[in-house]
Amino acid sequence: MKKRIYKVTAILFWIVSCTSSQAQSWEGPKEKPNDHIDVKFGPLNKGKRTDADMQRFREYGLGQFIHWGVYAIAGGEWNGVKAPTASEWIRVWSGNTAPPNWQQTYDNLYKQFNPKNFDAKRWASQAKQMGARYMIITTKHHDGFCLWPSKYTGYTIAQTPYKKDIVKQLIDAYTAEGIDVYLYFSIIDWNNKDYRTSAPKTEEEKESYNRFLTFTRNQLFELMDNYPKMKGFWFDGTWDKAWINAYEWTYQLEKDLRNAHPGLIIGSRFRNDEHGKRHFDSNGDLLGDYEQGWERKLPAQYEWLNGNDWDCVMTIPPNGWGYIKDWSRFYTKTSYDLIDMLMHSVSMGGNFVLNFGPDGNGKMHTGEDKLAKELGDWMKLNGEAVYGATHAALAPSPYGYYTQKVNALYLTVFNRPVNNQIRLKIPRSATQVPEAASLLANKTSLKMKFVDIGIDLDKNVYFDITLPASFMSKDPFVIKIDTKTGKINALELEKAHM
Ligand code: H79
Repeated sequence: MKKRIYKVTAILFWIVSCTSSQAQSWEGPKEKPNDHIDVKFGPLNKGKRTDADMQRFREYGLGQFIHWGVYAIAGGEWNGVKAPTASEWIRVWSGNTAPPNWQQTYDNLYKQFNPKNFDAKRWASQAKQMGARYMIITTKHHDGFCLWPSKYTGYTIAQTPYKKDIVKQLIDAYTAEGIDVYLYFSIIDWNNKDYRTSAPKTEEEKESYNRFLTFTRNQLFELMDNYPKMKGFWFDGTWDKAWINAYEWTYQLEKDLRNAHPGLIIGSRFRNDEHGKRHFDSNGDLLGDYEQGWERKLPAQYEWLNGNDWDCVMTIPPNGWGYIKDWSRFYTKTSYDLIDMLMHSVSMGGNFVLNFGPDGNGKMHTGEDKLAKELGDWMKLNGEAVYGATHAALAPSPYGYYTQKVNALYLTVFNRPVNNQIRLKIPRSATQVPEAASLLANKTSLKMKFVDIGIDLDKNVYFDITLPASFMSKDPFVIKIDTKTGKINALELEKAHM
């Protein structure tokens, strides 16, 4: 009897979760509105940026996110009791599992922040080994704690026993490794009494919120002034009504930030138009330089992206970006999962950014160390298929993901066919002709031949690449196909018995 009840509940749950997931807008393409409407506070510039800074962003392929703040001291739990919130949200822990006076305890944690194992160079060298080309550091998360000595609040690293500027150390160490640094900045600030979620109504509320806006602006300029090597901002927490209503002010701020820091890169999660549309304005035009809505999710189809630049930011545990002491209670992604997500992203023209949540002493989780090493080992052999590679205009492959450069096509194989024949399906109209195939990791050349599979009126041609039966791989592997600019001439190929 008990069993049956369980079954009914499971089915109900399945129905409920299906319905709710359909309601989420990220589950499908973003439809462009039919009617063009007047938008005054839309994108500052329409169309894709072509400057060197943006081109560099496009070519990163792999990035590292770091969530670090006083929440790292807690690690997702307190006195052995696990918090039900995401680890970096632990301050809002409430209900009967929450420790007594929890918020007060949390707001005093900074007095203990003294990461004696922190070594910015060690993190930077690990990121380099992993193959990351950019890093995003949480300068300030929703709790308002600043990892840099901001002069606009007392709630900063300068007030902790550690005292030293963490943002500066990270920018210097990562930049020295050739890794670009971006600054995560949450608009939400639970530590500032002028911060609010709802739109201000009374004169007093308006004055207070204006003070908050000025404070935010001051902090952003402070960050750019202090750290001129920073490449851009990764904004968060911009969904509240108060911020949405300040569209005129945020529009001007974006202009001013860009003027003050030429080349600055800002994603679509910074501001909205005057109709409250976020990420894309009311006409469906992207706000900012790249689409920043792919947080713990990936597009199923390339067409959903409308050709925009984008990044996917991903946690290793299911959710939780700050340090989580105990990983044993949930599934944590494997390097296989991460390579899959990385290649999925790059094959659709995006960057993949993997999150790390170091502990309160400044050490990465041992699980993160292991994954960084595994991913790095893979990247050393196969990075050529990632860096500077982009979407290939081919039908998705059943074997894995295509990425492309000017004279090469790469296929990262996850599903090896049982007959060891990898079939490429290339449109007759293609402007790149396959010439030769090899295994990227060890340069072994592979037999490739044109095959006429005889489908009437077919708009494609086919090439079969033979994988040697003796070749074994427990990891996904990359086939590099050298290509030559030109038109495919099926008749000629047939004659040549290629
Ligand atoms: O820093 C990590 C998270 O702590 C932070 N973003 C990543 C990078 C984050 N904050 N909140 N969230 C993630 C999820 C918030 C979701 C919601 Fe909403 C905010 C639900 C309702 C308000 C987003 C905005 C979905 C609807 C509106």
